[in-house]
Amino acid sequence: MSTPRSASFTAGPDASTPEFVAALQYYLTLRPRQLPSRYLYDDLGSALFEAICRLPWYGITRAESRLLDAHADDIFARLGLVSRIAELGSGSGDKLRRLLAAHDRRSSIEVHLIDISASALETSTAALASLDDVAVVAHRARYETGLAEALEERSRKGRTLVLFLGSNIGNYDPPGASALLRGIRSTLDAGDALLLGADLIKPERDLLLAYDDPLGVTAAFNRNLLVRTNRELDATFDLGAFAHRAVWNAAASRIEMHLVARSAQRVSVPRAGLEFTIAAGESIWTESSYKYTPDRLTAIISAAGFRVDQQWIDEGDQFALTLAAAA
Ligand code: AVJ
Repeated sequence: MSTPRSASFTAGPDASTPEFVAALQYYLTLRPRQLPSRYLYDDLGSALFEAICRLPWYGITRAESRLLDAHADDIFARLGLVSRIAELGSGSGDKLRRLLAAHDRRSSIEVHLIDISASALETSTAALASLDDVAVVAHRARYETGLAEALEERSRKGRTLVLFLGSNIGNYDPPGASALLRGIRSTLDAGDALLLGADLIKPERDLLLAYDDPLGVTAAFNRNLLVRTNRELDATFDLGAFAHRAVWNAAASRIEMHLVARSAQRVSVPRAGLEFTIAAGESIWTESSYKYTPDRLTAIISAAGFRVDQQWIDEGDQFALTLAAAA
């Protein structure tokens, strides 16, 4: 018997919405100037990110997939009956598919995909729709809103598992990461679970190759933020005038991506009412990817109201998968 498969798309943030305009007005006038990394994922940005995941220098996706393949059985054995999974930043849906391969679907399971990218949601919904006894609901939204929607109904039987994979947590600064984990915990009942995938601190040369790859795909991913701003808000960023730069900030334990102006330039973003000059050498800070130690992960997860159950480490690529139960 197979459950009817459903997919419902909720209205989400579009680049041309007031939310994007307000974000540009705020972040582009900060010093240093910034652009929030969540806007990297328009259709082209999502495709470029999928390409990054296949680069030999970017080990996160492969390391996590290896861990999921190796331990999915153990994960479900530890959790017992899981009747609902919600994934924050589900992307292509490939990891969820790997995990579901180990779920014994004697009873049907409800899967909620939460992503800001419409094209990612289309891909992931299609990837999961072919599985029997899996009902898929897509939420085009930011994490907090999407999760609140997904877990609105208390699950009657079985646990809820929240997936926060791919080191997506790396985009949050430490207070933001802790707040998000507490927010996740508050949507759960005791006994529900969190599976968190996070990248670990590793040698600087490996980190720099992962975020400034020799093929230039990460540079394209970064510059696409200007491409979409030009397209959607009639901005005048001169793409060739910005260099991609990745730096390891050891003190803050994060990789930073920047777009550095090669020469002074005047930029206008008419639909956001912005006009400013960027000095030669000045940068727009577009992303932070925080890196962790296994102990630090255990500490922040525990502090958010979870009990860490198990941590699996990929030694080759230095990546950690942590399973925790809502305490
Ligand atoms: C999707 C946020 C985990 O930070 O590694 C990849 C995005 N940025 N290359 C990361 C990204 C540059 C990625 N996350």
